[in-house]
Amino acid sequence: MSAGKSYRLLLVSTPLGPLGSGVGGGVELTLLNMLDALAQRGHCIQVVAPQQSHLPNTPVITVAGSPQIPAQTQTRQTPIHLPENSVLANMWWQVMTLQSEFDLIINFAYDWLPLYLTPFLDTPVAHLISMGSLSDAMDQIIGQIAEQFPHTIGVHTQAQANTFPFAQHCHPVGNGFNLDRYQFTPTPKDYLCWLGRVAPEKALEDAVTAIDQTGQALKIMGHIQDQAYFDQIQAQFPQANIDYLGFLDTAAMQAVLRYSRGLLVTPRWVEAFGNVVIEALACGVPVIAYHRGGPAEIVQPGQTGWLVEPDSVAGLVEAIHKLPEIDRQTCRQQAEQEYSLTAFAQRLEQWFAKILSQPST
Ligand code: HBI
Repeated sequence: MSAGKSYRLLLVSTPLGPLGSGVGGGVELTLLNMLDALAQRGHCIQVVAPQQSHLPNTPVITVAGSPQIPAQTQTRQTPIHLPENSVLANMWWQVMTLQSEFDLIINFAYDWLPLYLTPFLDTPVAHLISMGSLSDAMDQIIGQIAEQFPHTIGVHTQAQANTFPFAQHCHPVGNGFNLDRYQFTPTPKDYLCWLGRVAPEKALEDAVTAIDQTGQALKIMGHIQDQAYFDQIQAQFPQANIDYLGFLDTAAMQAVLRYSRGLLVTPRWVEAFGNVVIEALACGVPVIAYHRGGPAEIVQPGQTGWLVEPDSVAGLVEAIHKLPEIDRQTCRQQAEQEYSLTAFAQRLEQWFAKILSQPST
């Protein structure tokens, strides 16, 4: 397809929960950002998502049914699971009936079924894989589709791709954000932030331990996926100055984030990307991150934040003391250069053109 061609795109959301609920984690924001990025470039987009999904200004084809179990709570050998009246299966039934109206289908689910169905569909499917390797069954089916349909496996970062045995078949697209929604703030107030799903793989306890040692204030925002885990952290650090603000929409979240001295990013797993890293940089907020996964490919040490030895709380404390060395304007500039909607749209169009230039098998 020639450059500048406009595509008819069908975006199929994660089956974890409704768009706008936060249950889908980073994938919800990624889908919104992709929608903004591509609509601005004149592409025609429709979205299929679980019932109760909401999008600011795009019609959603909503589908009823039972949600999938979050893949990251499973083991590597967990068999493929589809609940009775699966919303995932119901969404892809909808996709099958609609497919002829589109040039390309884009799958956001980290689940076996959409990958398995790819050869059965007439319209090409691009899979945006949102996490690193988690199970043998997913690795197997993604690898099989990567071989059979070249270029159709998209990832966010090379670090994420490298967790898979078929890394060389993955197409990194980064991510993109509507930076107008984030207000650059040159002068911070006296607190740090931690953002994300509150779950063991995000290692919130490390951030709380670090601020307990430095006496700093920590504001926490995000969907509590594992309440027992959160309760245990609070019980372990009764004196820590932490303030949980809930899962806020972007506008409310960035109104707090923008005044933060720094964002702590403490993934225990290989974070595929780290949307929160870009959201912080967009506000001019330096990022302290473990040298692991996507955030380690984004943060420029000494320029836009600090990279810390993974799982080292002492490293977090040391980096917190070095935050004043970072120029907050540089943080905003990196977001504008690499992670704007325009930059993302260009990477996506290149990816789609590669997929659609393949001889249809
Ligand atoms: N688990 N089964 C399943 N399906 C998903 O689409 C999924 C998930 N776990 C987490 C998740 N998506 C997103 O929150 C992350 O990819 C960001």
